[in-house]
Amino acid sequence: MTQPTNQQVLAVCDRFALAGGVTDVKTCGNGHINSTYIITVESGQRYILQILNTAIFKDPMGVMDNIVAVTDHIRKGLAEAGEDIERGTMRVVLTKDGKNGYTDGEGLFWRAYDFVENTVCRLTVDSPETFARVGEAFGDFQRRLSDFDASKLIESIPNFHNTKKRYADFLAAVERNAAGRVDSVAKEIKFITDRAEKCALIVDALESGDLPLRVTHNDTKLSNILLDEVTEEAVCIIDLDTVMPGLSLYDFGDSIRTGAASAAEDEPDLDKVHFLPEMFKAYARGFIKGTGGALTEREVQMLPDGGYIITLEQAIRFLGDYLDGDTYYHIDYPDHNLVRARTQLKLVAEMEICLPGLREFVISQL
Ligand code: GN1
Ligand code: MG
Repeated sequence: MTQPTNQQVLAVCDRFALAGGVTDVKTCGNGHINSTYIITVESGQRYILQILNTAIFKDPMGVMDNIVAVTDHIRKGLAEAGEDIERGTMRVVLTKDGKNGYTDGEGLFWRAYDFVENTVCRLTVDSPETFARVGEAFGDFQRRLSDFDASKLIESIPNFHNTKKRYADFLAAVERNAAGRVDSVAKEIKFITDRAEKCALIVDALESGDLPLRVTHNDTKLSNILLDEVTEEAVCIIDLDTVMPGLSLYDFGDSIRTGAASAAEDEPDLDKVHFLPEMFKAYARGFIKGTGGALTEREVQMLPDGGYIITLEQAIRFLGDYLDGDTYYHIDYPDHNLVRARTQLKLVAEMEICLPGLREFVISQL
């Protein structure tokens, strides 16, 4: 996709019900999928304007309907509890004709949100206290949606965390060898294929009824929660594109993947990449508390597997995209997806060693 000019962005802004004329447009963000702008209007009020990647989200209006339904539900809950409805959940800005998004002449799908002020988003976190609060917020998110009618939601990306299918797709990418990179990553491929059976763990537990289906966020990486810039309190969960029926283990797992790690997802120096069991424990405590006792015993027991499998799945996805020639994730340099995959594999290897201790820990929390 060629980036829209400033003029085009301004023309799109004019379609949305912003509170005044635009005075500033900045590109923003570390998202791997969508393109993001920060828009300022005359009053100083700011907005997030995004191009939703419709190669990935095939039904953009369906995604927006999901987000509006979920954020309305959360906002109602916040209001009833006397909590912060301004910053506590995202607010979709409608177009001037009352729609949840806008398709421009080039076919790009745009949507807008209020900017959540005085917050930061982080790629890594040092403090277990902060990470526990993040866990509590994601647990709380799940709790707030526990009475939400899941039949109102479309599945924005079918099989999103079907690790078995992710693995099959990966094997197909190895087979295609579209970018001619297979030989150069034989070691990484073997590491993954050695773990083929693990990929069935969560999917099978769901199919056998061992784990319940809930409404989950499905993309709970650390940078998808905004923290208060002063207090580091968890303020607002963002990036709701993949909110849909899912498993508590997915949400738990993706936060562990990113927050119980000593370095960013794309740290090139693997000596700096470590799994941090103490951060896992802090998050687990917060998450279990946030869900308000809603997790079943089996879910709690399997939380460590959530961290492990989601990290393995992410390695599979990054490496698969590398083999395909980087068609899915935005990259900043040619080997970016490979670097990302390697950090994930390093974490997987370290998690494997820690799993027995982590299982004991979560059971002690029951
Ligand atoms: C993508 O959009 P973003 O950057 O928050 C991806 C997630 C991955 C993540 C890896 C729709 O999330 O599933 O975990 O990159 N989102 C989609 O950083 O594929
Ligand atoms: Mg996303």
